[in-house]
Formats: sequence, C-alpha cells, structure tokens
Amino acid sequence: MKRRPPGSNWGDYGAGDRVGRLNELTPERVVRAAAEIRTGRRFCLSLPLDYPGGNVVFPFRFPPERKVVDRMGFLANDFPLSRTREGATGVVNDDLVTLWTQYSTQWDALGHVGSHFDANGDGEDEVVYYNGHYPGPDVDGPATIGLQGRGVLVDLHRAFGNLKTAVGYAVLERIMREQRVVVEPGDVLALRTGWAQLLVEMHGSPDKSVVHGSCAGLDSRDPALLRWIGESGVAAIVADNSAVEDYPPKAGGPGTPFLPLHELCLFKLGIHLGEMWYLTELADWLRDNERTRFFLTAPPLRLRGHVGSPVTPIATV
Ligand code: UVW
Repeated sequence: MKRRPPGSNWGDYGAGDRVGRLNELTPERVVRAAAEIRTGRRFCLSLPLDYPGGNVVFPFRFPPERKVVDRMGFLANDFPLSRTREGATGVVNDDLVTLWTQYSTQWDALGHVGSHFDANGDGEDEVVYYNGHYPGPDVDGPATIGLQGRGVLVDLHRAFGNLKTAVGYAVLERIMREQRVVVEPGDVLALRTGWAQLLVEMHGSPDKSVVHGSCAGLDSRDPALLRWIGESGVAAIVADNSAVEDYPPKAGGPGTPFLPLHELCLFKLGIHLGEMWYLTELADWLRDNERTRFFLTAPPLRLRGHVGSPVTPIATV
C-alpha cells in the first residue's frame, strides 16, 4: 500500500493489521472494563437469530435454515446408536444450519465494505479494503480476537421514542451530556434506538412500514459526527437498529459513498459495526441504576473468510 485515503488510519496499527480499532482494547483497558462488573448480572444482547423474520429488512437476507444431518443413509433424528455398533444403546441428533451472516444480531467484519481507491499509486482506482487489503486471501483472515471491553450506552430511544430520525453530532452530544455518558478511547459505543424491540414485538412477522419507518440512526451525512467518531477513539460501535447509520442515508452527490458511516468505520478507520443487537433490557437496567457503562464480551465466530458474523454478545454489570 503506497497511498491511504484522506482521514484514514491505514498503517497506524501496522501494515498487515486486520482488526483496526480493536487494537485499542488493550489488556489495561480490559482490566478497566472489568471494574464495571459490580453485581454479576448478565444480559444477552442477541435477538433470536431467526429475527427479524422474513426478508423485509433486506430482501437479500433470509432467516437461518435448519436441516437434519444424513447419517449412514438415515436422518440423524433420534438416530439409534445401535446402527453404529450392534447392541449399543442411546440415540443421537445432528443438524446443520445455513446462516446469512448479516441477517440478525451480527458484527460487520472489515471485509464487509470496501471502496475504489488508488492504494498502489498507479493512477487507477482499484477495489480495496481497510488498511489497503485487497479482495481474496488478504481479507480472509480468521477472526481470533477475544473481544472484551467496556461498553458505554447512549439511549436514543429515551430521547426520540420510535420516531425515525437521523442523529447528528450536535444532538448526540446533547443527549450524551443529558444522560451523563462519557466516551473514552477504547470504549465500545452502544446505541439503543428501540428498533430491535419493535422486532421483538412483531414476533417474527415484521411489518415493512414499521421496519423502514421507525427509530433513530446516526446521521452519516453529518461531517461533525464523522469527525467525532474518528477523534473519540471508540473501539467499535453497536446499535439495535439495522445499520447503525440512519438507513437509507440521504443521497450524496456523485462520487460520495452510499453508506458514509460504513465507509468511514469499516473502510477508513477499521471500526467494526454491530447491528441488530438487542439492548432493551440492558438499557433499562442501566437507566434504573444510574449507570451508562458495562463489561462487554462479544467475540465473532472463529470462521475463516466471512464478512459478517452472528454474535451472542453478553453484557455484565
Ligand atoms: C447495510 O447494508 C445498510 O448495512 P449492513 O450491510 O451492514 O447490514
């Protein structure tokens, strides 16, 4: 890589780096995060992975498909082990699941969104990803990071209810001040918008107009917001909505990204995005206990070559 996009941090964590701002989850900061464990109470931050339900959120993503494994020509459903060894007792079940990795609660990997940019300096733009990695084996690295750190939650739902709105920096800053949220470098920023709660209330049969017409998202056309994300030092950003940024973002002019926040975070800065997390119970508990921070455990699947990962994040308070 000879050139890096303006406003990017390519190379800052090393030429071969593939985890971006997760480098900020240093051992010292994980110890700091552990100070947020005061009651031992845990919250599961995943939706059921067959939610939203159907494919009205993104028409190209579908619920998981479960099948029973074929074992010796029989379905492995109450499969008698006497078929494996004569006279043996016991039965066994075996299944397989086809998962659309970005269907439900997930991490966007840094390979999820790239751009066209002349990283090799030959005068031609090429398809390239975070840190100047090229498509193929370069972005296929295994996700081995043991992702733990301090989460800090901003409750946008408390401010806006289910109103669909794009939240820029000025408003976010005001809400953070009102809710006494302080974000420090290495924190995982969590945004509760209420959107995932609407999914839960629709019980797997989501209404298209509700899905596409509700709740807050970040205003990714606000330069001040993008600048703050860069300067804040956040290790990752997660939300209980579909795309972290208000979706679809307002159209920009020709030559501007379709998804400005995705481009900034995944392509330029190596900030992973968590989408469709379930934050309702955690957010309510934090509010009731006058807290904003929690200990987060959220490792992606250790699966090679995928560009998004289902995840079962756990918050401990
Ligand atoms: C969008 O496509 C908006 O988001 P993602 O692909 O990250 O789910």
